[in-house]
Amino acid sequence: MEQTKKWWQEVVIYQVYPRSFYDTDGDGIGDINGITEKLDYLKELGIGAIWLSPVYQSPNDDNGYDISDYEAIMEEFGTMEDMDRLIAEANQRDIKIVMDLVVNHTSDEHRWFIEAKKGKDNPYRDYYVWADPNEDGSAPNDLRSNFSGSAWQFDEASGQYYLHLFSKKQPDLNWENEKMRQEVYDMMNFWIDKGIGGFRMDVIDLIGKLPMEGLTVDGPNLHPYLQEMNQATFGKHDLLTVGETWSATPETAKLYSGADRNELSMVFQFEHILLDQQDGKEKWDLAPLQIKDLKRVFEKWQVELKDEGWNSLFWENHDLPRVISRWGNDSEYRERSAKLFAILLHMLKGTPYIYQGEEIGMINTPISDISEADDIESVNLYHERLAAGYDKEDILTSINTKGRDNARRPVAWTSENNGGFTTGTPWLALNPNYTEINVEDTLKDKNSIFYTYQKLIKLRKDNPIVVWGDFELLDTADDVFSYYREYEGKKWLVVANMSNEENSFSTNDTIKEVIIQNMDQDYTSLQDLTLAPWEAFVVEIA
Ligand code: TEU
Repeated sequence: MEQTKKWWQEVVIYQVYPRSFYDTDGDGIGDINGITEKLDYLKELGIGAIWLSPVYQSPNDDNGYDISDYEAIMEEFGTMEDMDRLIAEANQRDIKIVMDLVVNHTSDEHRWFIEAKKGKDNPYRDYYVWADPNEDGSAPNDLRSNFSGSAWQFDEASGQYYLHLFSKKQPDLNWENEKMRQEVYDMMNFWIDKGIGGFRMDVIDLIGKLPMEGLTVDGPNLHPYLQEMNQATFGKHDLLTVGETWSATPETAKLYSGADRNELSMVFQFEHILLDQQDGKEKWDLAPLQIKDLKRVFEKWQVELKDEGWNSLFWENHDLPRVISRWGNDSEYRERSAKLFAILLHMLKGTPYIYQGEEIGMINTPISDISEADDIESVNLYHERLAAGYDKEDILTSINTKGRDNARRPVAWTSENNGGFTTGTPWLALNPNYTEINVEDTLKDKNSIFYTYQKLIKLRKDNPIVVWGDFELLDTADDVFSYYREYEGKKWLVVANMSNEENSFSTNDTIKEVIIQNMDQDYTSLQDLTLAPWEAFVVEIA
């Protein structure tokens, strides 16, 4: 079935984590005016939309993912006027603003929760999930918070527990409450009326939860709620909606994003992201990535969502480490491996997302003591594992490898003090390598990672094969990731050697034209090639 073409299928999206993007008022915290100021830079990159991590009023227990007022702007970030101006200035440049929608939970400082805590008969009580203790006073069940410890917090005043699947300052909303749902839809319409381009929906696979049954993801009412939301809000508009769904499988992705389902445009699925952890354990329990697993996962998603549903494509976001530190080589082959990851992802079918700083090859920032960490997830994990008897150095290794602060270090714009991010003291220190890895220097070098991204975005705009072509994986050496795209008689071949070692590659295809490459090589034949470490290229086949 050929879907009707949508704008969000043909663009590349850029994620801004506002706290760390660009500070214009010297308080050490990025702000909305900082984003507006950098719109021309993003235009030069070529992106069609910005996914904006939360800018709403928040006590920042989880850096803005704990919202105390959905219709007000966080003071450190600016004002509603600044926000209106950002939307207008972006729209003028054909860049849409996609808002982060965090409605699995609110902040405990949200007006609704303050009311709810007043007592069992408060009209807002049922906006949240409450349960009585067990006879011995213990929590209703053993559900765990994603940020360590029990997911239940005892409320002295009422003698009940409330649910928080994240921090205890992030009480879960009760989606079974129809009035609450209607208030959320009204709030979404408030933002839609401002001319935004859509929503990225935080942990949306949790909203149908049945906590008393221990069920969190994929509850029975999840899809009915999304259909209801679609109808009440964005369904009447041409907006992009992308759900964050750690639990998604190709089967459920089709439920979310099938053209006739009236739910979402697409979901973020995390199957590839879960490949470098030990089976059945947590993300902190590290295991090396096997490239053959990565190939299998991408092939599965490309094939399964070929005609139904739509893929989103990403390596990084504000919760994940930098990809070249994680799976590439962030020292000897930093630039080459960064370009490889760019080429590999942007030649796939789906909507690609770039996380701020990825386009200049920013890398992880290791810490040597937990006092250097900001993120609540890492800090809680550290204390929990220390108490459980884990070795301190091992915990730090996990945090340095997977911790969320890695991606949250401020963007380096220049080689000057604090990377030109702020004139004040940055809320989180920059990676000290800003003297070498920064936007200004990257823009000056015509061979830089930035221009690979820029070219990939342009290739997508100019060549329907990139957007619509069929995908076929080649059978190659384990560490070589190679695939064809094919569309209306055209055929492209993508080859990427994901290794610090040379690898051989060979096909009988004839090269018609070189499309893009990450090394200065002459490609004339595809027979018996020896690929250099992290070499990647795309050619059109005759
Ligand atoms: O993330 C969902 C989530 O489950 C994360 O905690 C993620 O699992 C973790 O970082 C990786 O193990 C979303 C947001 O993207 C994240 O920033 C928020 O902290 C979280 O929801 C709560 O709103």
